[in-house]
Amino acid sequence: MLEETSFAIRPTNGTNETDVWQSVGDVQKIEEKKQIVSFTCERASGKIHFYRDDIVRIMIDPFAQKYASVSPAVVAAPEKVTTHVQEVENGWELKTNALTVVIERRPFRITVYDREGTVLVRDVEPVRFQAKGRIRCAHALAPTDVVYGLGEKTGVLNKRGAVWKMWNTDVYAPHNLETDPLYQSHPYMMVLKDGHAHGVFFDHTYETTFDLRHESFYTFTSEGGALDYYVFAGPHPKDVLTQYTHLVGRMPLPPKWALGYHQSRYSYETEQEVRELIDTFRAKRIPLDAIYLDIHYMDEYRVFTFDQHRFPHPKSLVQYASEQGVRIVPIVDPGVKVDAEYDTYRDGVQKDYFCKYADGTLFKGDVWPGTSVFPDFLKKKVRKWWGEQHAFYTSIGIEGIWNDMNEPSVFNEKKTMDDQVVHDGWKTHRQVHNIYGMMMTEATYNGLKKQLKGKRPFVLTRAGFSGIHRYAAVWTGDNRSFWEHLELSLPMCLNLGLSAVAFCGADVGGFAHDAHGELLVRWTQVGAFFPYFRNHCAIGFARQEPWAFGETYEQMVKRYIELRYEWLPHLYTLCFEAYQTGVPMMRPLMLEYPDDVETWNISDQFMVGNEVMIAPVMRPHTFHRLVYFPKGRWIDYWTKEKFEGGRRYIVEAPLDRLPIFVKEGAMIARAEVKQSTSIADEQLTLYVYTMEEGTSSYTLYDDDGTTFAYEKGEYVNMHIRAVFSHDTVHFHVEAEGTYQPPWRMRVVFVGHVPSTVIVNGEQRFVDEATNTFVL
Ligand code: MIG
Repeated sequence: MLEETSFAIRPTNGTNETDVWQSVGDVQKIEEKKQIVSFTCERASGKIHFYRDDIVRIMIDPFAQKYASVSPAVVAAPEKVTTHVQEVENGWELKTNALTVVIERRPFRITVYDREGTVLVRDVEPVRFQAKGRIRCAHALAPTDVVYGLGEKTGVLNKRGAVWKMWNTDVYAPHNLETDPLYQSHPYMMVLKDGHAHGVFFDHTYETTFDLRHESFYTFTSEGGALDYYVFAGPHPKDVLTQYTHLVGRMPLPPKWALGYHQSRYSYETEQEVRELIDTFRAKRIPLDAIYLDIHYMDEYRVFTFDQHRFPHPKSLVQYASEQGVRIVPIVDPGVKVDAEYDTYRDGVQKDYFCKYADGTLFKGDVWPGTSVFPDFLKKKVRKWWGEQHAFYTSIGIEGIWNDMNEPSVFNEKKTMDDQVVHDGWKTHRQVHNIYGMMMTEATYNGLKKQLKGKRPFVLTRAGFSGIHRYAAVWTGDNRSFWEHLELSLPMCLNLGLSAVAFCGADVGGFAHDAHGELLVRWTQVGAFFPYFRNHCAIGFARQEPWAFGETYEQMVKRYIELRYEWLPHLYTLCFEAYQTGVPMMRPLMLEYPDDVETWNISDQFMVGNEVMIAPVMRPHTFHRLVYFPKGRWIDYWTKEKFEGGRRYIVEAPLDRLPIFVKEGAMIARAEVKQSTSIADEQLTLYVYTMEEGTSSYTLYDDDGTTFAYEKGEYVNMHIRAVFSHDTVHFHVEAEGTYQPPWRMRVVFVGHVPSTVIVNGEQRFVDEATNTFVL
């Protein structure tokens, strides 16, 4: 007989005691101190803390703080909230003006009600945990509830029916409906219940899983950490966004140039190529605001360097671009090449700024530069140092940076850093993986902000966590030139928007694979109305600049890039709304019409603001489509045809037409076409989609578009109210703020022109030939 070691009698997998799910047990004790209600269960402690009337935090910790949260998502401090606590049968009830939380003693269970007594969150089984740190809860869902959010996910708008994992991952291929996870983690959902919305944010940085396959409940599982979640009362979906962004912050206003058309390719490889690209845009009079430098600009992929042969004069290149109204945006990855003669590496090693294993050895991984080390962005001083490195770019006039590979992506089997790496003292990579990229982006944003001396930086990022919108715009990574991926980009970006990432977009034309003329036209039409608008294409695939597929397609692509510039005043106004309220510019129909069940699952139409609806064609050789119109009367942007809402129509959409519909009564400001946002608007036009009777209002926002003066009131909010009645329209116009805009505003009536026009009490005369007057 062969001799065996003790290994022969090893414990079998799965029966380890550490793998057993145990309940936290019943409640034994409860007390209230300074707004915080604390309770003790048999095997856990818990806390209920109202941050506001309409925001409550619930924590249940079976681990005695061994896995305390390190999340950077939350920026709001709890406010003073009047809470009524009273003992009820089998437990306690905590009540504010907007929410009621009931803690049941035996079996322990938490239920959160809204003001009307509707159940928002309810444990359907006890909270369970495993000794090694895993924790899980299960909350009730009604079969008709719809779940949105979860950040950057594939699939349709409604996230039910699948399992979603949060673990930032670089996925080059494929991006299918089943591809999950992707680059970002947003453990946040918005639930729509009979037209009323509430939100739940699980503030967990560990890998987490939402199982939404069940009829009547969902489970949330975290690979570590005490259960720590916030409930947002709603009841309108916009309220949920405002509540969530109260907690995790809102996006600052981007510089206007970030909203223009951007052109990218992996890579524009030489200075000469970039100059020629700019010249071509200008010669063809196609508007352009930014060109991206992908990894080829660097000296053997060393960040903070330029290749001496390909880009010998970066400063004059940036200067040349700037004279043409174009910004240069270089890519910066987190990997720092191991090379003793490379300053960034040497400096970081000497300062002890790179990620290490517990035993003090550096974590090394392969990325573009070959063997590389990774800054420990969890450390504040490392973030400061990394930010300072960007003076390399800002000193030559660069104002925008593109962060890629920051999941972090590493070319190994796990695709990322080893779990066992420890960050910032002693936080394992397993714990902080999902926030690594966001910390890099924070470092980048803050570094740029300091160096740009009052100018707004622009950062684009691939990886992120809840709160990422405070620092960067997000693009959805490596899609492909497939019709299916064009379609997919809508629900992906809509759910990013519902997860507070108002400034997002997908690579127009598709990153990998070969685009073709028809696809590029349709994609550019859609992209023109996405918050972030960049055409990007991978190495080795067909070029996809606007002129890549011949004259006919070029003219159509150009027309929609121009349209983007015409619509910029409106899009910028919507940015301001996102900055103030968290409500994104690109919206699912549900956000405007939560009472209309027909809107809840529409993934292929979207709203831009509250009165404009886009219904793109996203199929080959298709020149019509079915469009759902919510209640009210809608006007075709191109033909002025009217549609009564509450039903569907088939609308025609020849290749040069993106179906756009405007609500009757709407007022929308647009600009003249220009080649770059660096050119000031001399004239804006307020298009008034007249109606017979009724009132409508619009607030146009504007400021200098480049500085932070808006934070001190240097902006203009033009509040315009129109009252239509008996062939007369009364405008009430009021400007708020100290900014003096360069433009004058004329008014154009679309549809019936009223016979009498009165502005702030004074009669005005409308030019009959143009239906126009100057405000
Ligand atoms: O996979 O820098 O998503 O936009 O062009 C290669 C090269 C790494 C991935 C990004 C893509 C970028 C590419 N990068």
